[in-house]
Amino acid sequence: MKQSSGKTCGIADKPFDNNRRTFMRTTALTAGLLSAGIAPFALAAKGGSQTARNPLRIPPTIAPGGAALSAAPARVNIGGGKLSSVLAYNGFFPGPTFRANNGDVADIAFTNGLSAETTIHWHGMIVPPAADGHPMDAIKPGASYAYQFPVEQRACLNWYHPHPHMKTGEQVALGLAGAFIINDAEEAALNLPSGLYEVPLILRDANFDSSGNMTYTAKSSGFLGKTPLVNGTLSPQLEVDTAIYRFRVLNGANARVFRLALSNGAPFIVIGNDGGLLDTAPASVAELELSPGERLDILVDFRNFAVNDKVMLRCLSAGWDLLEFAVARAVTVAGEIPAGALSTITALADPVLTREFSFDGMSRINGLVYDMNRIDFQVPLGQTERWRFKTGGNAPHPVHVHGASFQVVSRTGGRGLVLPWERGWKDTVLLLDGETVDVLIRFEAYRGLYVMHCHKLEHEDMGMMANFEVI
Ligand SMILES: [Cu+2]
Repeated sequence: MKQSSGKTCGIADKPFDNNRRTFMRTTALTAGLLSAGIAPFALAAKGGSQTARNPLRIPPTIAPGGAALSAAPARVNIGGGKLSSVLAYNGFFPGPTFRANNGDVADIAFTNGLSAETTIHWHGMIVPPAADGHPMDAIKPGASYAYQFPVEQRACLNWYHPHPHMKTGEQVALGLAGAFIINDAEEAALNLPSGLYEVPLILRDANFDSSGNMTYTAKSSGFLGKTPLVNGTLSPQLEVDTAIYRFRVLNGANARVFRLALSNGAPFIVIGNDGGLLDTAPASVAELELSPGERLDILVDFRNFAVNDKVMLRCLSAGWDLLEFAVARAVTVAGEIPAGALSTITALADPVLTREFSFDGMSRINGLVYDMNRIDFQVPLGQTERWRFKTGGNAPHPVHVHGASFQVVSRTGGRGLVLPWERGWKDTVLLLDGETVDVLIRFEAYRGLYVMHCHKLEHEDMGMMANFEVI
């Protein structure tokens, strides 16, 4: 096992320092709320407009070459004024954001500090089977494992989370997840907003006990928490400049589908998704649907706002206020929203066969519950195939494939169309009741064992998953 030091901008050994200011500020706010007879958790659960808001936490950035990563219980301040018990990577909730360039090599020394087995799956990353976090490769409590893989794919937002057999839902719900951003030259040429103007937003929901500690109860229809969190922050606020912002959005919830909109009706400008930049011009949309595991790359233009204006990122389906943008500074920043096609993507074509996958009930694919030791099908390396996902009910089923990205070519039934943010490359696609979704896929990188599964994590844990072997 390679020994290496964590590179978390020099603060890995003090994981709670970045929360100190938040803690002091919210402690004072909490005192005021309590004197008014209103508990902060109850107030936040309503997502009410008068909720005291906490500064949005931004996870530290870490380079994947020679990194050290641990999973362990931690006590973190989520902004409610007291510490919550969670599971955390390197003490952070969410975990540190890996940032790599296409061509880098990841060498991540992982130590399991949990009381249960775990693995790490690098969701969206094209990695060898030995680094993919397959449930067969469980890492025992106290043991270590070196995740090593070349970063050989286009710019995009991916993420990492546990993938142990039947325990993924619990470990993710209790806090284990982080972002993994890849940059490349095609993206850099667009001069997209960067630095303080590029902000990861990890959306999820959570439940807390009366002491404010995170709790998890598996439910076959999917875990739905009562409280929204963005970047592990309760009732968050982000102070923004009068500039264009790039938000890298991940749905890190176990089961909840977010329907996103801005409170002022302003559009999101979609530039990318799971697999990176779209091959179209930016798409302006008022509402976006994002299911567990999916990502969005969006621009929001605050240039015409005045200082002290406020805009809320909302979830229309839950009726939640997710994140308040508070315009704090008038600035003039160079840069425009790109006008033309954002990238070039070669369309997959001429599939040699069609495989059909029926997501049945809450625990089966094509009638079978997952068996870790059964290989359900084999796929030749380099062969273009059509995979058809359908369901008899119990959706939403966000379908996720390991080992390759795919292109969504059609959706019939249900919503009946491919949405603007589903173009280009995807690795997770939402299947609602009555829908049939066709994708084209070609495994090009590695032979070996991978899985496909429903990314509603309770369905995955109950067996809605299949092993396949790239041969
Ligand atoms: Cu499902």
